[in-house]
Parts: sequence; structure tokens; C-alpha cells
Amino acid sequence: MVSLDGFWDFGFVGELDEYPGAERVKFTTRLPVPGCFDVEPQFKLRRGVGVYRTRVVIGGPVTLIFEGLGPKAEILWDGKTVGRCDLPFSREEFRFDAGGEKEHTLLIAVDNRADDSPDSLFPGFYDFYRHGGIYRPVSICRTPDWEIAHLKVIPRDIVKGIAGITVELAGNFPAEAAVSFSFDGKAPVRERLSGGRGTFALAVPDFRLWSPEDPHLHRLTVTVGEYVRKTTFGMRIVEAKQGRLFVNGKPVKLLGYNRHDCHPDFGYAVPEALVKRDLELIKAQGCNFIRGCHYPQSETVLDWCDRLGIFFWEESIGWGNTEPYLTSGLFRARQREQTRRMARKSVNHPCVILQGFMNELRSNLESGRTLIRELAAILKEEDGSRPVTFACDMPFEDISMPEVDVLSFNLYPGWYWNPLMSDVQQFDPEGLKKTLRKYEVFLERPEFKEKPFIISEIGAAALPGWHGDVRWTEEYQADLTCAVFRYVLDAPRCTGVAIWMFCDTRSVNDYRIHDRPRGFNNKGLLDEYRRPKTAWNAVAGLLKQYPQSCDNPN
Ligand code: ADA
Repeated sequence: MVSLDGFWDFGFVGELDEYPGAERVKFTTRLPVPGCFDVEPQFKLRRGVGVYRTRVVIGGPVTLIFEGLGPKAEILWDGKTVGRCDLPFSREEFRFDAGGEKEHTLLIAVDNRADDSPDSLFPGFYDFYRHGGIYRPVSICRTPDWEIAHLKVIPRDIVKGIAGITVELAGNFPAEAAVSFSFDGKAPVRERLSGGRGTFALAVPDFRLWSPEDPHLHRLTVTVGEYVRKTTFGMRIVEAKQGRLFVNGKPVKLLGYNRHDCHPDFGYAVPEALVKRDLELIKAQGCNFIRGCHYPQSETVLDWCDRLGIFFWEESIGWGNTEPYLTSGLFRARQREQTRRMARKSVNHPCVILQGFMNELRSNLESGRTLIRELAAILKEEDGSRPVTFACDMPFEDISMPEVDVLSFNLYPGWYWNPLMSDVQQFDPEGLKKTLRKYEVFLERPEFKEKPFIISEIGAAALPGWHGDVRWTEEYQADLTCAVFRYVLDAPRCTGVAIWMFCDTRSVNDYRIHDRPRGFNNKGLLDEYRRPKTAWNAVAGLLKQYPQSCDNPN
């Protein structure tokens, strides 16, 4: 595997109906890959086609791997199209014949214009900026005759330390093969693999559980013939039952934030050092949970959550999708494909304790419910060890909650209109508590009783530097956020909260010029450069003095 990351030639060709061919592109500069061209000063916030070019010495059958780009792209090898990416933020592999062993030209034409057709996974109205770029690493390798295409480790028994390990071969693999498993560099265990696929229940020697307090990772090396594949994994079990979420048999309280993996200077290609700093800030504040809104996450984010011990909710892309999307065959097929790829990519990350999809889709429609059923089935088929959920913004009209294990509501009392709160212009802690308690009453219905309940979004915007006691001020946001944390910490029925949101994030302004001052969604407790607003330190203080912490739920 050869990494292609580095600086590539770049030319911006703007508004075009068809990709023009390399000869018409003026490569005027060099830009980083991973990177987003529309955060660079010369192309800032411009819409159109940006073409990245690099040269690669290789030959014969090759596999080109993108860890994630967006919103969509065409891939050309020596001037010929070899692939198209229509699944933003998804890991994609392209296999083709590279030709003779020599230097070749690879072009990636990224188009960041809005595709509002109901087939599109990233239409213009989503409330997060449609950056154009190669968000995550790119690599290439010679396609082997056969390979270990998938390696899945699912902890099964945390008393005896048993993990279920599935190995899947692809290509011209041998019908029968010896397979060996070595944990943490220890002497290998040998088994036989028939028909290219097998699942083995193996004892992890000297196993230690993974938890936020002790995020211990084991290493596994699997060898089949000449082929070696490695992964890390954690021994932990997640269960949704009795109206609560249990990790390793203990009820947990999830306290944390929605986080867009985004930065004004880097778009969706946030450098690893900054990702790590974000996660450390969350952990140091006393929180233990992130909802990765609203798309599949990078390996960098999940690796660091594994290492730091932060619970994670990962979801496939979606934002308020309505009937035309939910009934488009291509949209549905792309959702299924993205959800499957996400599950396969992330299965060995112990931090991922919840899996989801399709934020705020119209879950009151039959078409919504059918898609939820299909996506939940894919997650269960690929993984099955994590509870499944989706963020619902219409709990009282919803018909889809029976399809998932955890009930998650996006609620904005004290900010947006809420059916249970008459005055949204003002916030008072008692009114907010009363409103949230009404959801608990609703959750007493027999069909909901067993399912844990999470507030998947709640919050208020604050313009950095605005002070006072009305909406849009730092104090209003701080008071509301602290009241939410107090409620969640005190309410046994509430398994957790993901505050909307960690930091201010650039949004699409065209449709919502009045709600997104500065061009940002300003509901971050940090601003877009991670500078704290009043609420950040207020929450840190509250969590320090609170008797029930996330490690010790009531
Ligand atoms: C929704 C949505 C978020 C964001 C939020 C807001 O609930 O899920 O992505 O748009 O509202 O800030 O209005």
C-alpha cells in the first residue's frame, strides 16, 4: 500500500456541465491531500469543479482507496474515467488496470455544487457546509490475487474473555487455508478456513476490558498464507435493556456533544493534531460521549476515541430527508451502501457504542419507516453487537421507533418551537425541566419502556462576545446548557445527552441567512477556532461538582 497523501497540482475550473478533460485545466497551484480546496484563500467558498492531479509509478491491476471525499467526484487515470464517488464521507475502493509499469497521471475532479436531486446524498439544504475536497487519505496498491477483505472482531463474553472473529477472503483465494491469530504479539492460535470465510470464538489471552476509565486496546494479527492483516479492538459489551444502556454490565450516563469533523481552515480534512485536541477538550471537561453528526467518521476520529476512552455514536449521512428522497430508488440504494460500508469500516472500534443513520428524516412516513427498517437490518447483519438508533425530531408523530433499540430525540426547548413549551423566547430552568419530564411521561408507554432514551440534540446559539440574558447571548446559552446537564444527571430515565453542539460550524447560508449569522451555526460551546464561550467553563464547573457523574449514574 502506497500513500498518495501530500501536495497535488490543483486547478479550479468553476461551473461546468461536463468534466473538461485535463488538457483544458490550468493547474495554477499545489494543494494538500487530504484537503478542501474551498478553504484555501484563493478559492475560498467558491462553487464549481476543482481538479487535483498527481503522478504515480505503478502497473497492472491496482486498487485505489479513498477514505472519504465529497461531495462527489470523478476519477481519471491517464485521461480515462475509472470511477465516480457519489457517497460523501465514505470509504471507497476502485479497481482497474493501470497499464504498463511506468508513470501515470491520476486526476480527481471534485464538484462541490449543490445537487438537489432526490437521488443525492448531500443536497444543498443540509445545515452543514458542502466543502469540496479529498477529505481523508488516499492510497494505492497492486491488487493481490486474493486478500483478507474483511476482519471483524466482536467481543462475546467479557467474563471469560472470548471474542468472535470473522475472516473473509476475496479474489482467487484457496478453497482451504490455514489461518493463524496472534493476540498482542503472543504465540499464534491456528485454525482452518474453508470457502474463504469463517468465524472463530477465541479466548483473548490476558484480556482486559475496555472502558472510558481504562481504554485498553488489544492487538490482533491474522495471517492466511502470505497475507497478513492487523487490527486493534477492545473487550466491551453494549446492551440496551430495562430502559438503560449498559456497557460491560454497568448502566452508563452519556454526557457530551454533537461534533462536526470540521474546521474553518481545513473544512472536513481536520489535521490529526487538531482532532486529538478536540477530543481531549471534551474528555477534560468531564464528558464521555460524542455523536458524530451527520456522516461516517474518519479513522483518525475513531482511533483517538478508542485510545482516549470516549463513547461514540456514528451515523450515515442524512438531514431532514423528506418523501421525494425517501422514495427515490437511487437515494435508498446509496443510503444502504453507505450504511453497510460504515458498519464494516468501524466494526472493530470499541468506542462506537451506538450506530445510526438519517438524522431527522420524516420518520412519520411509511417510506421513512421502511428505510429505517432496511438500514437497521444492514447494521444488525454486518455487526449486531451495537444498539441501533436515529435522531428523531418528531417523537409524537413518529411511526418508526419500533425499528430501533434506543430512542433519541432532537429537542430545542428554549430555542426553537417545541410542542410542549408555549414560550420559546425565554428560558427558565423550571420550565425546561417540566418540558423534559413530559417526554418521560410519553416514554412510559409499554412499547417504549425497555428502550433507553437519549437527548440527541438540544441547545441554544450564542454569538461569541455577546452578553446579556436574552437569546443569542453567551449567558443565555450557558444557563440553558447547565440546566440540561442538571436534568440529565438527575433523571434516571434519561440515558444521556449530546448537546448541540461542540463548536460553531460553517453552514450553508443561502437558505437560512437569518438563522446563521456569520455564516455559522453558532450553537457551539466553543467558537469555530475552539475558543470557549461562557457555557464551556460553566459546564466544566458543573460536572466537577456534581455528585452523579457519568461514571456513577443514578
Ligand atoms: C437540527 C439538525 C442539526 C442542526 C440543528 C440546528 O436539529 O439535526 O444538524 O441543523 O437542527 O442548529 O438547527
